[in-house]
Amino acid sequence: MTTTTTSFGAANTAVLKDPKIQIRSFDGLRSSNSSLALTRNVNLFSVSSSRPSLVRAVSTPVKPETETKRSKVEIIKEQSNYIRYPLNEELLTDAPNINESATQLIKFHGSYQQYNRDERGAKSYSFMLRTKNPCGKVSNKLYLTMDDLADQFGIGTLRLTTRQTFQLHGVLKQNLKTVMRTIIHSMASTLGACGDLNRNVLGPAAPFARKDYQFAQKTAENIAALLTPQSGFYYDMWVDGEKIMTAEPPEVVKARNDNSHGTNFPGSPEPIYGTQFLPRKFKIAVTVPTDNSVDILTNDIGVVVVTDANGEPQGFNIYVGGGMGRTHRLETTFPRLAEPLGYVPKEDILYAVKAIVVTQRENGRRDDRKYSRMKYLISSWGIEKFRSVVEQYYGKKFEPFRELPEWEFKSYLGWHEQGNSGLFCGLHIDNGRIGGKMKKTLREVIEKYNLDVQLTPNQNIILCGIRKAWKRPITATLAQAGLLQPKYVDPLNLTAMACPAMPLCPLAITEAERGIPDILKRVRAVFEKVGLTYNESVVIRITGCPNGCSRPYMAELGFVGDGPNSYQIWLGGTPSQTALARSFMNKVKIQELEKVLEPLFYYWKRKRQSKESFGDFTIRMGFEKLQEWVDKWEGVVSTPPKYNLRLFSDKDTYDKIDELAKLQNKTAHQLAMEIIRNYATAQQNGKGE
Ligand code: SRM
Ligand code: SF4
Repeated sequence: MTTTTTSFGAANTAVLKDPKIQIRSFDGLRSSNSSLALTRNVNLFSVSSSRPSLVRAVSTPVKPETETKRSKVEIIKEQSNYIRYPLNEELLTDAPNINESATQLIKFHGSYQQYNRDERGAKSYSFMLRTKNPCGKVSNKLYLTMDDLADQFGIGTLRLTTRQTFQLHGVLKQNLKTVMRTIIHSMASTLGACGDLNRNVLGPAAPFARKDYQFAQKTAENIAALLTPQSGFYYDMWVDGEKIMTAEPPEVVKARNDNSHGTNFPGSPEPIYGTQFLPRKFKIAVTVPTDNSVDILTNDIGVVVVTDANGEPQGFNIYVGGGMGRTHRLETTFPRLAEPLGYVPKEDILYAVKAIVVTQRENGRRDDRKYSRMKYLISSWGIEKFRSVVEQYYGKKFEPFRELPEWEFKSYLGWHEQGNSGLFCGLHIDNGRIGGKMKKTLREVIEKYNLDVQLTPNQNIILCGIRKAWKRPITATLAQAGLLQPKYVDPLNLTAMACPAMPLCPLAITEAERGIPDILKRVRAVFEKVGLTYNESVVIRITGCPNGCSRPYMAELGFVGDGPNSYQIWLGGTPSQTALARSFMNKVKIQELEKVLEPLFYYWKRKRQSKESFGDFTIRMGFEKLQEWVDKWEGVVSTPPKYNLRLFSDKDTYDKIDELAKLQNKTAHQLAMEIIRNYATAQQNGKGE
């Protein structure tokens, strides 16, 4: 199989099928209507919504001819006795590291071997552990456990990820078993957080007491359970075979065991995965209409709850074929948006998901891991063929995709009513990194009030189930550690994300998490220079390489590391995360960012249409025009601030602001200005407290 589709061709295929995804053409013009009613899938067959169902108008799946060439990882999986050998032996040696085969296998257990790339000389090995938390749910006990483990066995920080999980960096090999055992005994897991299988299932993180939200979360949990490995390798390795699994809902067990349409390996300890598991990682997100907190279109499968007029969940729209990863200078690799597959009644969702997973299992490429994600299968087959093969495993036809309202990005930051007399509080954490005073304070609050938490797909955290009387003391305590309410945080920071990159990610070409604070400050300075106001913002995402871990290809302004201290610049995503950005410039040196950003923001300020976002503006203008502006740019004269904060505040106040500012990686002046501007805006809008 060869894949020849370019990124732009692939993007186009995806957007054309969904009436609510923005239409982007690639000559710089965009359709004037951002919500066009386009092609719909037409269903010619009536379907029954109850299980088990008979195959109608579909035939038994035919297995493709066995591929001869297989990647190294396929052989390692095959010879591993279901992800055990040689990891079990390698863990027992005195060496600080494990061999290549074991390094591949430990991923399935939720861990990566790493070394510190800042250090010269002999490699200092350690392991990163990643938890699995469907829809980001984290019990009070697990939070406190992870907080302790980070101090006792990690590098003293916790990392919240773009897929609603924790990462714990820096665990030494000799401590791995203790750490794993502790996590498992906290009724949590790292099983399948990495490796060629279904990863953490995203779901809307807000703890709303609403039927649709709760149904979406339950569905995310059920899908996660359905696709959890069954052969016991995880518990054998870390808790000597002790069985510590929670009871599964009967519908999950039934769907997993169902083999009416040839999906399973009968008698195998891994009925869905078999010995080879999937060709590559696999990602699923579930959400409710309008709520695009999960970046739904970037997933292999996107599932959207569809309700009736009374808010009762009836079924699901399903998208397929999203993914971000690409390789520099290889146009046959590309980020891609998921596209509509169809609608299924609610009782069929696990069967439909399983059928899609099995289609990828049987047909995804296993010879070259660069092309193994399901997005390449769908790009090469086209959605019609893909749908017809999935229907064979599903045993039914998909119904037509239901119409959905516009997507919005929801952050859940700040205080909100849960709808059951409790409150929740969403906190912005820069790049999901919890450390220092912030870590100590978060722990104190979570422990003192016995709070459960939810992690968001934007590296943030939500404190759940808070009584109204606790709101004031919690707000005050958090603020002292720099955990401010969103109105006091620079809007650029609120939507920005960076991946971990250096020093531990082996694939990083340049900085991301460590570089972003300075980049955001510089963007803010450019905003001020060209006359953009404090409340204006753009979605900025940065990665240290083209793999796309912080989803930079959905950003309005994406920085993708393409050399030491240099980035590709991607433009054209939307604040609602519904359009793919496009690559604008390569190899922009970090110290030269202003040369590109100043003209872009200058003209955005002057030539945009009413309320036009930066991403929309760059697409409307066209990259040729933007390039011309950048090439001809001679700069604007800025007016330096005429005031000095020290002159306006007493020493004590200044020191406090300075301390708080340092926690947020800002100057005292910047923070003071943010607070004053926010206060003034709130007063103007009549929302002053
Ligand atoms: Fe990622 C590999 C970190 C979300 C695409 N990712 C890695 C590794 C494990 C590097 C490695 O293979 O050795 C990184 C570990 C760095 C470290 O030191 O912590 C890493 N990825 C992350 C996290 C922590 C980024 C973050 O800022 O939060 C995210 C953890 C998610 C989780 O909790 O499960 C993370 N990675 C993503 C996403 C976003 C998403 O899933 O929504 C993507 C793009 C979506 C997608 O998969 O298409 C993503 N990561 C990749 C890829 C490229 C995959 C591809 O299809 O080509 C790799 C490299 C690979 O798999 O070969 C990768
Ligand atoms: Fe590492 Fe690249 Fe992912 Fe960043 S995007 S964490 S550099 S793999």
